Amino acid sequence: GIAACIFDLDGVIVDTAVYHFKAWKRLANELGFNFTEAQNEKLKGVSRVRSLELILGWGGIEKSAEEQQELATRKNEWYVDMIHHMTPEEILPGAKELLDSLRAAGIKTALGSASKNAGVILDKVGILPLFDAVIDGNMVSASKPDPEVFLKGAEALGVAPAQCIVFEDAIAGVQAGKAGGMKVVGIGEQSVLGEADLVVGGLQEINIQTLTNLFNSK
Ligand code: G16
Ligand code: MG
Repeated sequence: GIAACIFDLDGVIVDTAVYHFKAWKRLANELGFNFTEAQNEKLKGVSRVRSLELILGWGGIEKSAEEQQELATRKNEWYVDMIHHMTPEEILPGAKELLDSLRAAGIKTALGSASKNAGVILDKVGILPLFDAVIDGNMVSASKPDPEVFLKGAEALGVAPAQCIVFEDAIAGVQAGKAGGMKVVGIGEQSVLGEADLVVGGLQEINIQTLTNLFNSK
């Protein structure tokens, strides 16, 4: 049966995209150009360093590697200030309930996030103890759609990838889970995440029975 569930963070457990947006927008404005919500959408699941490269490209600005390092650090300091004020009310609907029921059912849980701040966020919203393993951006070298982050999650839990279900809101993340040989639940629109084995609007639509049905399909 199902041995483990591995969760993406931003867009699945919490919505940190709003804080990333504010911090990137402040940086872009300081550099003299605008940054839109539509552009922010394209950064979901994308690493900090890669996000900055994309933003500088959109602004038509070139910076040395050293300057990019400084800019990424500056953005992260603003971002970290904001996430330190996060509260349990910011957990997305159904996430806490699902994590609780997985634990009660003896199904292991891991986080598989591109964020280097994942541990702080889980701690601030009060659900860090509900994860048996946390794999974050500090522990991976290849970004999604590479399956590394999810394979490391399975390894940390001591379970086979084929016995894992991944929850993802980004296309690259859905592809990463599939590339790792896992079942994938997409959180969002069917039209966008059609490569997933199942697409739902949010974790409130998921329970142990849905997961068992999914696991036993195909
Ligand atoms: C998250 C966000 C991305 C962000 C990345 C790195 O990914 O979706 O927008 O750029 O983490 O975050 P940090 O700057 O905190 O290392 P995920 O994988 O949790 O969806
Ligand atoms: Mg995400």
